[in-house]
Amino acid sequence: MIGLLNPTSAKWKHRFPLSLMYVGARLENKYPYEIVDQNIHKDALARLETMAARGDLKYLGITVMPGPQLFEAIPISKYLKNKFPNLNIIWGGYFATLHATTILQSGYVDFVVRGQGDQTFFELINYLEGNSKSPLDSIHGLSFRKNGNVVKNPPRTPADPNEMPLLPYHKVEGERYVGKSCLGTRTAAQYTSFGCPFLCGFCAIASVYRARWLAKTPDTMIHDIGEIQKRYRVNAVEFFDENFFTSEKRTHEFAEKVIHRNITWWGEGRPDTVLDYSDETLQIMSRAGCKMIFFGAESASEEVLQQMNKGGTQTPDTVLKLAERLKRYNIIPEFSFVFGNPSEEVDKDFDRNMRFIRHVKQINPNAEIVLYMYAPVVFEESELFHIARHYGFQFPQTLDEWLDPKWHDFDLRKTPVIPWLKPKHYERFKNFERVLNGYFPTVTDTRLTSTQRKILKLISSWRYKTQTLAFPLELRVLFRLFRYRQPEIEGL
Ligand code: B12
Repeated sequence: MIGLLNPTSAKWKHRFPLSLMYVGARLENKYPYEIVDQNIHKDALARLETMAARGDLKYLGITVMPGPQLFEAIPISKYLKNKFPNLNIIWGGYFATLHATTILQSGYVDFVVRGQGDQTFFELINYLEGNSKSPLDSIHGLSFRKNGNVVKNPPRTPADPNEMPLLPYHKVEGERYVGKSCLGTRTAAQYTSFGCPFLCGFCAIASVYRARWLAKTPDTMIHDIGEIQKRYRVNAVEFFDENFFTSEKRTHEFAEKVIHRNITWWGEGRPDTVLDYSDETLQIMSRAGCKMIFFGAESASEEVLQQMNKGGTQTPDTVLKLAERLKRYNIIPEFSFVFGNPSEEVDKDFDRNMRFIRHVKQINPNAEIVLYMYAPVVFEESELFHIARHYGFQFPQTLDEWLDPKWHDFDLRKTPVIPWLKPKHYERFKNFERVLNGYFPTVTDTRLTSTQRKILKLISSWRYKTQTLAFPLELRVLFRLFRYRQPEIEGL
C-alpha cells in the first residue's frame, strides 16, 4: 500500500489536497493507495503507524511546502523511518524540489520527486515494485542517494494537463474540503495550469517550470467544474494556478462557457497581462462570476521590479491603472507586495511602498493588499538570489536545521533570518500591516462581523490618517479578540 500524506498546512480552511490527488490519479487502478490529510485527520501519524505496523505501508509520499508543512514532515519522516527502516519515504512539492540534496542527506528521506510529480512517482513505484526494467537513473525528475552521494536525475519535462487522468475524488472526504469563503458558501479549489511564462527571481514556480506554462483548455476546465458541481454542489472556485490569466483567449472562452454555471471565482494573475485585456473580456469575466483577482504588484519601484526580473510590461503605474480599471467591472484586485528586497536602502524602499499602497487604496478602497517580506528561493539563474547570497544569506545546510525556530516562519516571510533586514524593519512592516488591516479589514475573513469591521476601522482611523505606526497595542488586542485572519497565511 502507498500512503500519501498532506501535512497540516492551512490553519482554518481546508481545501482539496490537489498535489496528492494529481499524484494519486496516476496510480489509480494500478497500485493501491490512500490519501491521509493531517489537516482533517489529526491522528494522521497514528494511522500511518498502524498501517506500517501491520505491514500494509510500503511507501509513504509526503507533499511539502515550506513553513508549517515542513515542520510536520520532518519529525513524521524521522520517526517513521526510525521505527520502520524498510518504509520508503518519498518527498515531493516545492520545498522538496528546491532543497532535494539537503533533504536526502538527512538519511531519513529516501527519494525526492522534483517538479511535476505524478509521472515520476508512478515510474519510481514501477521500478521499486520490479515492474520496470529501466534503471533508477532513467527516471527524470527523481533525486536519490547512491553510494552515499546524492544523484539528481535530469528534470522532467512538464506534461500537458489535458492528458492527465481525472482527479480521484472518491479517495478523499470531499465534503470536508468544500466550505464557506468570501466567494461563496460552497467553495472548492481547482488547478488548471502548470507553471508560468515569466521568470520572476523570487518565485518558486519560475525556478521549477522555467518559463513554461501548460494549461487545460476551457472545455477541460468546464468539464472539471461540472464534476465538482455534480459531486459537491460547488458555487465558488479558487483557481490555485500561479498565473491563471496568462492567455486572454483562454480566459475569454472559459468565461463564456462558465457563465451558466453560476459560480463565483478567484484566480491569480499579472497586472500587465490583465490590464491588456479588452473591455469585452473583462466584462464577460465579471458577468461570469470573476469576483477577485490576486496580482503580484510586488513593488512601488521600477528598479526593484527590474531587480526581481518581473518582466513583461509591468511598472508601478500598471498597478494604479488596473486598480482604477477593475472598479468598473466590480472585480476586486488583491495586490500583493514584497517588502525588504536586498538593498542598502531598505528604509527608503519601505517608505516608497507604503506611500504607494496608500495611493492604491485612494484610487480603489476595495482593493485588497497582501504583504510579504522577501524570502529568497533557490533559483541559480536569478539575479535576486545571487544578490541575497552576496549579502550573506544562506539556507540551512541540514534538514534538521530547518526546525530551528528562527526558520520556522521563514517562508511565511516574517522572520529575521535575512542579513540585510533588522528587527526594526520587521517591526515596522508588521505595524504597517496592522494599521492597514485595521483601517481596511480584509473581505476574505468571512467570520469578521460588520460591527467588528466598524470597530477596527474606527480605532485605527487616527493611525492610518496620521501615519502613526508605532506600538499599535490596541489593534493587536482587537485582532486577537476578533481572531482576525490574513489571506497570506491562511488562504481565502
Ligand atoms: C494552495 C496553496 C497553498 C494553500 C494550501 C492549501 C492546501 N490544500 O493545503 C495555503 C493557502 C494554505 C498555502 C500556504 C502557504 N504557501 Co502555498 N501555495 C498554494 C498554491 C497556490 C497551489 C498549490 C497547489 O495546490 N497546486 C496544485 C498542485 C497540483 O500542484 P503542486 O502542488 O505543484 O503538485 C505537483 C508537484 O509539486 C508534485 N508534488 C507535490 N506534492 C507531492 C508529493 C509527492 C509525494 C510527490 C511524488 C509529488 C508531489 O506533484 C504534483 C502534481 O504534479 C501554490 C502555488 C501553485 N500555483 O502551485 C503555493 C505555494 C506552493 N505556496 C508557497 C508558500 C511559500 C506558502 C506559504 C509557506 C507561505 C505563503 N505565505 O504563501 C504558506 C504556508 C502557510 C500555511 N499555513 O501552511 C510557495 C512555495 C514556495 C517555495 N519556496 O517552496 C508556492 C509555490 C507559491 C509561490 N509562488 O511562492 N499555500
